[in-house]
Amino acid sequence: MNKPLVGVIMGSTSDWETMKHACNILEELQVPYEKKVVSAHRTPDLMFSYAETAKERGIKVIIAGAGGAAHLPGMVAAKTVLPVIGVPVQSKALNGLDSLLSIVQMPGGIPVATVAIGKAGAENAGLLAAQMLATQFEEVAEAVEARRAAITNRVLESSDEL
Ligand code: RP5
Repeated sequence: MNKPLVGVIMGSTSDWETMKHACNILEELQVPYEKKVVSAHRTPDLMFSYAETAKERGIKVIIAGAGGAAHLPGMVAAKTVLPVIGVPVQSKALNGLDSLLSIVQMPGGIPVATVAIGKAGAENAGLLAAQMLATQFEEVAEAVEARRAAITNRVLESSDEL
């Protein structure tokens, strides 16, 4: 498992503050990934070639984050049958509601698995990608299960400390 299995793309370097949380999860779970700025509006040709070639390059899941008029996840989903997880980045103007609606309201037939706005969504995108891979890669399944157990233990211990 050395070649990237997850493609993490974002519309701008300004999305990195959010998208780094997805990458941190993938690193924690030792899932190989690649990261790249791909903009639906500023680099549309790159977006299409990325989406068209991702599967043949061995990518299994794409995480796409964008803010504002967040067309990247949906347009990438339109050009690949790989599962696409969309992360709505919290925008300045409308707090990310614009991003969320742009990503979540896909027409029937072209799904984007949309997570929450911002950091929690990016973290969950990393986890969801890992859980998809866990159906195929036992080592990823073990890492995900160990992380879940650690979360459960932390909550139980924090309750004991009350
Ligand atoms: C979107 O526009 C990006 O995903 C970003 O969230 C937003 C603003 O981009 P910048 O102007 O900060 O580059 O394409």
